[in-house]
Amino acid sequence: MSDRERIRTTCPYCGVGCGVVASTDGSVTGDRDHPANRGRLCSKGAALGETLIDSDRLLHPLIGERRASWDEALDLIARQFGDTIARHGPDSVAFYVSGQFLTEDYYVANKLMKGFIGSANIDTNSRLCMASSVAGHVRAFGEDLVPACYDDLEAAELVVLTGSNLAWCHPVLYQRLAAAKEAHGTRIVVIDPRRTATCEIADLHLALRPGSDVALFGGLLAHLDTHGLCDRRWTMDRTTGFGAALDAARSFVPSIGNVAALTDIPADDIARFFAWFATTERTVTCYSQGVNQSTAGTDKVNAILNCHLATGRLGRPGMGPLSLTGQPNAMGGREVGGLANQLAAHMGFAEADIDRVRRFWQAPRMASRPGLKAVDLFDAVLDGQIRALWILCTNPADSMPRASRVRDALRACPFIAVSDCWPTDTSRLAHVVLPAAGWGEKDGTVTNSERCVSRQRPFRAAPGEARPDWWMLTEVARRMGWEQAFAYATPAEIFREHAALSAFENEDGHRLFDIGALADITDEHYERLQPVQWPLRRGASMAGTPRLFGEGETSARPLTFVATPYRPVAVPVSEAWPLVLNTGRLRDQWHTMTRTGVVARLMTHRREPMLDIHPTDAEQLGITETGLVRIESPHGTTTMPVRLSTDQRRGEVFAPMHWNDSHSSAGPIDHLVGAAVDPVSGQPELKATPVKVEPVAPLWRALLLKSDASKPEGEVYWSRAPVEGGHAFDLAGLSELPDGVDSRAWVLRLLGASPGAELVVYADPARATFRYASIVDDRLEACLFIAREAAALPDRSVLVAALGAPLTPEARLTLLSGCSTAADAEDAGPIVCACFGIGHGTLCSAIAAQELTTVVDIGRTLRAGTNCGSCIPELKSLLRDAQAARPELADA
Ligand SMILES: Nc1nc2c(c(=O)[nH]1)N[C@H]1C(S)=C(S)[C@@H](COP(=O)(O)OP(=O)(O)OC[C@H]3O[C@@H](n4cnc5c(=O)[nH]c(N)nc54)[C@H](O)[C@@H]3O)O[C@H]1N2
Ligand SMILES: Nc1nc2c(c(=O)[nH]1)N[C@H]1C(S)=C(S)[C@@H](COP(=O)(O)OP(=O)(O)OC[C@H]3O[C@@H](n4cnc5c(=O)[nH]c(N)nc54)[C@H](O)[C@@H]3O)O[C@H]1N2
Ligand code: SF4
Ligand SMILES: [Mo]
Repeated sequence: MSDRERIRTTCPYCGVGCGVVASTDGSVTGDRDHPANRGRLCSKGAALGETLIDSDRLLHPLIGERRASWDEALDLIARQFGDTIARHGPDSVAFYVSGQFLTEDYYVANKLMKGFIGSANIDTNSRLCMASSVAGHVRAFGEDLVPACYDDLEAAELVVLTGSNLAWCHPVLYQRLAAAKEAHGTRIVVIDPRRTATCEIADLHLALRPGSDVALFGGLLAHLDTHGLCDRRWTMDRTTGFGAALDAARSFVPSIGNVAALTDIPADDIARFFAWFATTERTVTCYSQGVNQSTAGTDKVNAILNCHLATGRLGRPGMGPLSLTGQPNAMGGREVGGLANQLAAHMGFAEADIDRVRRFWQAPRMASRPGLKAVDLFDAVLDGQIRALWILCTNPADSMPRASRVRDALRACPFIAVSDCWPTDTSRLAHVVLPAAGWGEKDGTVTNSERCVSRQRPFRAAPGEARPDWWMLTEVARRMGWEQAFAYATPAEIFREHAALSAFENEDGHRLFDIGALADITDEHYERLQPVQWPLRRGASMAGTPRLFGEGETSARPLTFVATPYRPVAVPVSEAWPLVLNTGRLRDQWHTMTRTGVVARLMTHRREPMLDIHPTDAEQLGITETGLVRIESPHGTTTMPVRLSTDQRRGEVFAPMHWNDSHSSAGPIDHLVGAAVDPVSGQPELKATPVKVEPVAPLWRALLLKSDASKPEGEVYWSRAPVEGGHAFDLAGLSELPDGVDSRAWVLRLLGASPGAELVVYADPARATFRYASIVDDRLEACLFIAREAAALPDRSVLVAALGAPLTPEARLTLLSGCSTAADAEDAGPIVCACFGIGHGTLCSAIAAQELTTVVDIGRTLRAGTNCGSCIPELKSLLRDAQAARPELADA
């Protein structure tokens, strides 16, 4: 394939920011030259080609249900925003945007709201994601700075992962770390209430009480001082506030015993962690949502930073704090100032900053104070203060806490515009929907967790009339009267302005975010821009800066310790709400499933939402794995399947954040999640909502296969996963099956049978087994298998293979009457290796039968784990379980 057909771009998922080489035919490979991944990709990255499906895309603007022209839709948005501002002032409108924006999209959205509309009511899903890290960095470093880089993970001797499930959420960094451990024995400590896949490479797992990280790191600070291990000279030279931070830590965690009481971690394990940290100079601490999504999130970040400041461990190879960003451009959004409490280019709302940005933008109406943060913003929509809202590149009807309230706000708002690539639970509530160009179609830059700016380049035409977000934003700005300020014709023009603002009146370098060297970049250079880390000041070489606060750094700003008194989670459990609901991510799904939920292969690892609960808690509540559970919080209720798991602590349950209304009747778990926020960052506590859980015994189970995705109605639990040629639904009956005539109508409706389809029925009422197939032109159009127990349902792979295929009359009957059940078949179970479709059952049998003892053995025998490597932590866990069952294998 020629180079013209192979385009270098960046993965649109997590903040690792892997380089991808995409071909015009849609195939993707890892970019060997990209510094983040050097050719690696995880399961989601490797399946990117399969997400490039045009069929379900939004293809043209909609006003209500009606197809509209771009002009009509853009005019309407400009008029609605203009009229609302004229009548109610600039703070009566808002934008809610996304860390999946490109920097250029983000820059124009921020400029329009803060410099021209004159309000700072632009907030982003980064409020749910990075806000506590941003606030913690600003408090400690005076600016939102991430000092370390990925190479430090490899050079470290100790890596502490707190509130991070690296194996599933930043898989390529996990692979880099696992390889470093293999090469030179890096010690790894995982701090997480759950035993996650990441724990497979941990030397120590601290299963702390949710929310108690401040006690752990406060205790560490006190311990370091007591044992004379703080770098007093360095702290005297470079920092302020050490005494107050130490006093605060001493006041609540003077000893390991106190830490143990607050964190619920065995004292010996705490002592081991403290000793390792104390004696290992090359230590990197990584943190993610277990830290950020907390009402003590900002304090958690500063408690961690305090320990690195006290030991002078930053700015040198192999050490430093490393906040892991979630989305591909969470960092770029922070650079442009996309949060409501930032202004632009790492400037805030100080008079001098406002004035500087005003002059740079030649802005007619600058925002003079911070705007509303996400939770407050949607509350202001509900109570009528905000009357026009434009949501771009995010799906808050599913991803915001108290999602039902957010949906009420969207329904109540006089005007909602949504830009997305697909219809979503949010777009369904909008007055105007704009079709956005997506990954592979859009053009611009993103910045990853280590401050590395990379290009996303287009390699396919956007379908229908889809257009990039920056274009829609500038078109609305022009229609509102600001033609000159938004006259951009290309993303490169926007990027140059963004780079110039970062360097504007920054000759003394008081803002470390400075990419002035790129302010005059030519179109051609922008086109072939190589990944580069900032700071990148004017006159600097294009080599970038791997780590901040290093030797010889000119800006000797003082670094600040912050006193972080311990406080527990906002809402404690009670008799009425006795369990803590934790939420987070699965390996193969991305957020609200608009992209990964359409790829059959990515739905095989977990095809349904499930609540994880400790077996002892389950037993006490009468919950069994064959049943369902009803979960209730003060904010909402849902019903889903359950998984018993000793990886959970007692008293705590875990649900994935991914499912939405079109993938399951369970809907988004955020209907239940509370919205208590961190007082500094405004980030909600998404990982600790008190709930109650009860067993639900379904009256029947069913498997429905059909070509379309329409939802089943009635009193059923359902969950949908795309399969080759259609969709598979798991159903569970919450009421009795309809009888007689009703049942036929019900079956036909469920099957979505075409008019004239032949309905073949096989019923064995004595065994409560009912099987139906709808046949059109001798092909299986849809089928429904009903049984009392899930184990009595058919082996789904046989049916999936039959969907749409020609069927002789005999074959129909065999299919219905003789189809082997899931229990009879060699149970492949849930798929572990998504690349080669290798199931749990197959792996367990092969490990036992062939006495496999290593991941390499498994790869040689079954190929599992030999492509993207995302399943390797789970393969290791299966090997460990097999060895525990047969200790003689371990000695072999
Ligand atoms: N597969 C996949 N990868 C992703 C994403 C995705 O949707 N899917 N999304 C991306 C995005 S935007 C983000 S923000 C990142 C998130 O990446 P992570 O933060 O790694 O992911 P989460 O699963 O949200 O949460 C991490 C862990 O925090 C733990 N935790 C809960 N409470 C506490 C606590 O009080 N203290 C500590 N120490 N830990 C706690 C949870 O048990 C969970 O295992 O992932 C990115 N990568
Ligand atoms: N309970 C709970 N809730 C959570 C979390 C949690 O851990 N627990 N995590 C939080 C975190 S960290 C995050 S980051 C959020 C994520 O929450 P969301 O941002 O709501 O999740 P996504 O599904 O990624 O939504 C992105 C939307 O943008 C669309 N899209 C993709 N590309 C483009 C584009 O180029 N242009 C436009 N206009 N649209 C595009 C997608 O189709 C999708 O609908 O969820 C938060 N919510
Ligand atoms: S680790 Fe996976 S999801 Fe994250 S950027 Fe790399 S390929 Fe994409
Ligand atoms: Mo995130």
